[in-house]
Amino acid sequence: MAEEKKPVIGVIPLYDETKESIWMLPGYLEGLQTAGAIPVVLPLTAAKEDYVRLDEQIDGYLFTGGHDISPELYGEEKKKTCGSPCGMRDELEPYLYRMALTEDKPVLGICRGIQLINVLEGGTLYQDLPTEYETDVEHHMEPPYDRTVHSVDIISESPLYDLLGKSHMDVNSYHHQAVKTPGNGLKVMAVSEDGLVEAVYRPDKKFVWGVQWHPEFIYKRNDDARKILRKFVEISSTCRNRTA
Ligand SMILES: [Mn+2]
Repeated sequence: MAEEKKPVIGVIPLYDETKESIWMLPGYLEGLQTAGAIPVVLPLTAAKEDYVRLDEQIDGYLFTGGHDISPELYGEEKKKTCGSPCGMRDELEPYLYRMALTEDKPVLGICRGIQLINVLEGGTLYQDLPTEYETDVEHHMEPPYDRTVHSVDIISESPLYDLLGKSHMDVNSYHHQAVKTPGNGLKVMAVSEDGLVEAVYRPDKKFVWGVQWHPEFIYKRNDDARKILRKFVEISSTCRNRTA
């Protein structure tokens, strides 16, 4: 029997071009720690082959929020309303995502993360929700972010439904873009009250989930957010024990 080992989760850092800084919001790390993992912030600029070496120690990947994704990645012209992309992340994250998939390592995408997963699976995005999607629902809330501002319907027979055992949940919402056309390999597992796709998963993988809301801002006071992080960490942990 392999002894229980905490899984190591590789976390993609954020980038601030005005400060020319690679940075991290503590909620991503603390949320993962609370869920039983050892989070590790990955470099943004290492050589590709060096990520292969790092990957030997990593059991799951967290794709964090951040910049709008370059529309080039889904074959569209960038509109004026699209935010400026982050070249380093747009370059690195597809590589890491494919590496994780090859090994069937768990992947959780949050905000930009769900958008990234969707684009890499062949889907498209709304480049600018305010001008492209008419709604009364608040998707770009003001702080504090540890409160819920809209609800989502959870699709029955989805792993999110299996996890939470209910067909609605309330979420926080802080996003400029969103899934427009879901990628081919993905299934939708939650839709906001105004019809936007807010969570997807890949049914043929152990755990590839994307959520449009922000569990890292709200996990301290929200059971559903904690359960999602815990599930991700738990499945990452079974990957670790298998190879131990
Ligand atoms: Mn939303």
